[in-house]
Amino acid sequence: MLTDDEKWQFDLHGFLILKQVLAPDDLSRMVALCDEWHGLSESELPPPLSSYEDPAKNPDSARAILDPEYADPVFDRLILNLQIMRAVLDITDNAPQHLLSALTVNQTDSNEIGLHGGTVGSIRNPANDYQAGDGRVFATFLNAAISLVNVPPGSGFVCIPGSHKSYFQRPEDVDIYTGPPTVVNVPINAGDAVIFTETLCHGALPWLREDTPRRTVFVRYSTSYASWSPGAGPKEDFKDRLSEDVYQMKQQWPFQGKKPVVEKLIEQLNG
Ligand SMILES: O=C(O)CCC(=O)C(=O)O
Repeated sequence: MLTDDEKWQFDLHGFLILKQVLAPDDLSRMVALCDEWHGLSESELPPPLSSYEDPAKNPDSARAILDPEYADPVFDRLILNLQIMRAVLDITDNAPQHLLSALTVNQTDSNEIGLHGGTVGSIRNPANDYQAGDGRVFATFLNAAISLVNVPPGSGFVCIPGSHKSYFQRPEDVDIYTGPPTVVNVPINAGDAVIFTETLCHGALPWLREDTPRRTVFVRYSTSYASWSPGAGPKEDFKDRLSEDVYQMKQQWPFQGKKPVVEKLIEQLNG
């Protein structure tokens, strides 16, 4: 699964960069669907797609269209992408659950995304935890941010490396603009993914490219025995739009015993 170097990186920084996780055809299809859906108003979106915030009500926010996997198989496939799974399986100790995908567009005039997440004080949220031990790294909540465009230095994802283990309150004047070594920008190319634990303090700088919006797919996973919110899990009314494996990846599963889809993925990764 993860190499020793990757585990060292993830433990040290709280994130990993996985290069070129998308097939070129999938990348172009995602961009095309992203532009098509983001060109629609909230009521025009194909069900069950919806926006985290209706752009008509919050025009300055980056718009995140939720649940794209129900509307096109390219986003269903992405949830089980082997390069992403290699990290997610290892870091969740082979007990992953897909929580939510979001197809997000940031324009040059979209609001910046302030620093959030991180461990503050001595009491951690047990549903969002990070640990390392016995030669392993372990997190209960992971976010895979797959970029569909080249992200130039000075815009996009920023984080405070190591903050997934920090104990003390972040000073008020530390923000997304603070710069290195405290706040680090992570420019990546189209098709690359940043996988981070949600205990990492992170945010995003304003988008700089005038020629194209920032398009990102955020794919979030938790441990399969966690219950995040009432009603979480696959949308039963739209179950027939998902592959059986993704349906199972969205289900909660007991702590003991692996999901058959996980067994299958491990075989593929080992094969
Ligand atoms: O736009 C980004 O890269 C940051 C996204 C973010 O903060 C999140 O998904 O929690």
